[in-house]
Order: sequence, then C-alpha cells, then structure tokens
Amino acid sequence: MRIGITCYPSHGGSGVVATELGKLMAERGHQVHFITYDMPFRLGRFYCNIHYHEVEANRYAVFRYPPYDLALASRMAQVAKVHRLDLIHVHYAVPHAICAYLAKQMVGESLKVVTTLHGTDITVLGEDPSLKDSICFGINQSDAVTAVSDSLIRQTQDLFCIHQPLKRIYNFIDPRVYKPLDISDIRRQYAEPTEKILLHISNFRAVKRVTDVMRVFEKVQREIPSRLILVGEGPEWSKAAQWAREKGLESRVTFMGKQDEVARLLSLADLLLLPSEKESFGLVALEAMACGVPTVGSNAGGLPEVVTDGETGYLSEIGDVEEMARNAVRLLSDEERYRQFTESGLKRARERFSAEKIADEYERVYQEVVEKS
Ligand code: GMT
Repeated sequence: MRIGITCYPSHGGSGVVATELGKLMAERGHQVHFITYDMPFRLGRFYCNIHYHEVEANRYAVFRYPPYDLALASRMAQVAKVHRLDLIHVHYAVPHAICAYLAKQMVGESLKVVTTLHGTDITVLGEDPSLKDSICFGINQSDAVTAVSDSLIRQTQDLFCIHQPLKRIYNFIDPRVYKPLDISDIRRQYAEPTEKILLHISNFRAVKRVTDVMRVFEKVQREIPSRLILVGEGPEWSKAAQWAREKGLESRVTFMGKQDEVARLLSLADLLLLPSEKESFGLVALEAMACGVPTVGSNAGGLPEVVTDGETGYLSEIGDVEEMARNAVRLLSDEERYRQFTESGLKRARERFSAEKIADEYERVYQEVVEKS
C-alpha cells in the first residue's frame, strides 16, 4: 500500500506512535510518506520505503496567522496525487483529520482517511467550544477511526455525537528497542549502589501533575535512600525546579531536559512515577514495563488498561500522593515483590503490546478502508 502519515513531529506520545508505526509499515514493504511541518524526531536517518514531505505555511502581510491547516491540506493532496496514495493516516484529530478530509475533497473518493485519536485531542481540546464541532466533523468524516484505549473511546462517545464505530488499537513498543538494557556504567553517575532511582518522563504539562511527582518523591526519600530523575520539559518545569530548591532536595533531583534515548533512561530507573490527571494510554508506562520497570501512578483514563494494578505497578486515585508514596516504598523495599512485578510487566508488554501484533491490527484497518472503494 501507499500510505501517507501526518502527526505532530515533536517529542510526544502521538508522534512517537505515528513514526514507529510508519517504520514498521515500511519494513513490511509498504511505501510510507510522512507529511509534517518538521522531520519527526524518531525518523532523522535514511529508512528504505520512507519518504518525507515538509509542509510550509508561508507568512503574508494580510494574514494575522499563517494558514498552516490549508497548507497541510494542500500538501496532503499534492503528495496523494503524485504518489498515488491509497490512504492518509492522521494521528491527533485536530487539525489533521479535517485537513485530510479537505485533501480528500481535492483528490477524490479513492483517497481514504484513517484517524487515530490519542487523548488530549479529545479530553482537552474536545471541551473547547471553538474546536468541538470541527473535531466531531473530522472524526465523522474519516473512513476509519481508531483510539488508543477503551477509556478514550468512552470519552469520545460521551463528548461527541459519533456516527461510526471507533476501534481500539493499543499503543505498542518495539521489543528490539524497549528491553532491560545494561546501564551499570551510567547508573554509577546518578546514584550510589544502595540508592533507588525514581524516574518521571513527560512534557511537563499541567495534566501530568508534576508537583505530585515531587511530593511522592519527598515522602519516599524519607524512608528509602533514593534519587529522582526528571526527563522532559514543559510549562510546569520551573515549578518543579523551584519545589526541589525550596525543599532542600536539589542534590537528590536531576533535571535532564529532553532526551531521545528513552530505553536507556528507563533501564536506569527502579520505578516510574506517573500521577497524571489525564492519560488516555500512558505510553511511557508501557515503555517502562518493557524495560522491566514498574509504574506507580494514578488510575486516570487508559492507564489501568496498560498497568495492571497490584501486578505490574500500583495505581491510586488522582492526587492521592500518600498512597502512591506508600506503594512506592512497599515495592522498593520488598525484593521478591519487585522481581514479580518486573517479570509480570515484561511478559505483559511482550504479549499484549508487541509492535508486530499492533501493526497487524492497523494493517487490517488499512486493508478494510482501501477495499471499501
Ligand atoms: O501526554 C501528552 O500530553 C502527549 C500526548 C500526545 O498527543 O502526544 O499523549 C497522548 O497520546 C499518547 C500516545 O497515544 C498517550 O500515551 C498519552 O496518554 C496521551 N496523553 C494524554 O492523554 C494526556
């Protein structure tokens, strides 16, 4: 098949999933065309069967805002015509699903549109009256719509008047990349052998509740010698830095900023903290599980579909930092329990969320929409 992919190319779960899926499809012999405003950060080098088409939104004096959505729709249509695309798979509903709909109007019915909903496109933007109708339209006009968890499907159906089936396809990990890695060389630089490492990775947006990460760590380190590593950047980053200063914990907290080698960082950790307020899936919890690292966090959204509470991690009510800290201490101080959690997590990641299994599911969706014509 000839597949177009549009996603947000910056660091972030939806872009990661879109890029890794594109690479898998290319490995399977499909021609894959990324149509984005920047090179997706996980692409960056040559891959057989993968093409990259940049979207440029020009600035003109008469425009207050550059017309990015129209430029994207036009680029999608151009690429679809020149490369005879069978379908465009858009990740994140706005504006991508609407741009793909426009492109389809320019190209004709033969171009199919598959939309994957990732989370904040529904749970945050779906509540915004200035976008709600467009999001709903984009979803209803797509030839197929997938969502990354059952929880996200329920939320989409509650928020919008959806006229078509939403198919759940979980996110995935490539087991060749996400596995426990030997990082004994770098671990020494971050912690003493007797200390535990707690890790948080996110875009530091308010929904990640980074303050809860800090509060959980503050309680844990009183009971267990430990360090906290924070990876990523975003609006709440400076709040977290200030908090560490105020609590006198600067020497125990490392801010690493944006990093690409997530599997190595996860392998460095003993525990992932993810106390989010909203999380349609929680890709980082899956990546951690695949590297042998349990998660302690909240039971928001789709997280319970990824982390099995009491088996591969512990999930508490949003904001219950007391319980999260107790669970973290319980896990980190009981070697046998920790070993069981790690093993159950590795097995679950391999069996339920393997790249090959999920790529099969997307391939079936592609085939169905293409055969519809
Ligand atoms: O977590 C974010 O804020 C980034 C966001 C994105 O669009 O990249 O992540 C969403 O999509 C990921 C991939 O499907 C999911 O794993 C995240 O749970 C989801 N984030 C939220 O729902 C807040």
